[in-house]
Amino acid sequence: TIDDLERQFQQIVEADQRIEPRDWMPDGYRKTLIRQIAQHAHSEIIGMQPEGNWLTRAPSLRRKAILMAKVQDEAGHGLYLYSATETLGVDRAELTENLIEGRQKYSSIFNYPTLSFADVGVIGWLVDGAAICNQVPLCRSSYGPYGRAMIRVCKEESFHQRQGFELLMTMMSGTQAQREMVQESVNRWWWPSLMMFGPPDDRSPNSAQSMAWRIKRHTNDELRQRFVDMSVPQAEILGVTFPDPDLRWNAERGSYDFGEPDWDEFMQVVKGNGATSVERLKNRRSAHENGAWVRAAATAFAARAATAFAA
Ligand code: FAQ
Repeated sequence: TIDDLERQFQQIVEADQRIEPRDWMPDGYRKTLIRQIAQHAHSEIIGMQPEGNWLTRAPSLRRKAILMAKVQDEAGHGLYLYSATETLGVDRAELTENLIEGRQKYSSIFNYPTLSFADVGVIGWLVDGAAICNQVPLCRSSYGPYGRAMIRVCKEESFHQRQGFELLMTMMSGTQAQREMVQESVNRWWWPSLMMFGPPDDRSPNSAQSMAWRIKRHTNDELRQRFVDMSVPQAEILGVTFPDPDLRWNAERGSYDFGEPDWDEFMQVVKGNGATSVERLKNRRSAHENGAWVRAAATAFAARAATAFAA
């Protein structure tokens, strides 16, 4: 019966074993995974744009080669994640439609503009840093294909974070104007990076169920705190400050206290009213349309190859 299946499913999850594509799973579990993994995949693909904006203006061949490799990695992450979503019975073409029609979300962070080359460093340091904080626990997610995809993604994100930090270290040992450029960029990206972890726990409708299913391993606020604690000493090494007057060490908790992100701004961005929301989707839509001939040619070739093989 369904009750037996549910019980078995929950036992597998609670024993920290993996659910695989052909195993029985509750509808809600499947839906939640499709939602989260598809949003994650869309984020990786849309996330190529902010940094891609600087590819043609990288200040040296070395910086350009690093940036190109990083942006290509994000494309790869999107593809692994679309494949993981397909194991749940949805089609990648349908997911792409959902993204470009605005029916599925992608991370709020990619709706902010990249105004200077320091943003490339700060995105690597803070945005990839936040992504790692959120994604390392997802390597132990209960759904096999998602957890396994995360292992490789996290290794690549670690390289991304290091390249960002190294870029910023270089700029911070440069001219006064370069140091100011880094600080200005940190000021713009700090709060949006904290918002990447999602709404506060008491306003996070999906957390409790996702934790019970061991899709998520920690709450949004737990991971946000971990990110703040990790970032403050790194900022000190760099010689930059975060734009938060309430940020201070709390010896009792053994953690940093910090201010409240602007959750109204977050809600607006998630609703599609971010500074670059329209542009991001417009670019994604036109890339999809411009790629139509490739899909048509690949489909025609596959059909012909199948006939040739049958003959
Ligand atoms: N932006 O109930 P919760 C990257 C939505 S890293 C937009 O707490 P949940 C790497 C949420 O979907 C970025 N929407 O939801 C990179 C839900 O709406 P729904 C991608 C957000 O799922 C770096 C509603 O709010 N990483 O791409 C956001 O339990 C550099 C209520 O929220 C991932 O996706 C947000 N920030 O927890 C690439 C990680 N936060 O769907 C290029 C995997 C929440 O009910 C360059 N995902 N919402 O309509 C997760 O860990 C989770 O989905 C959370 C949200 C933690 C993001």
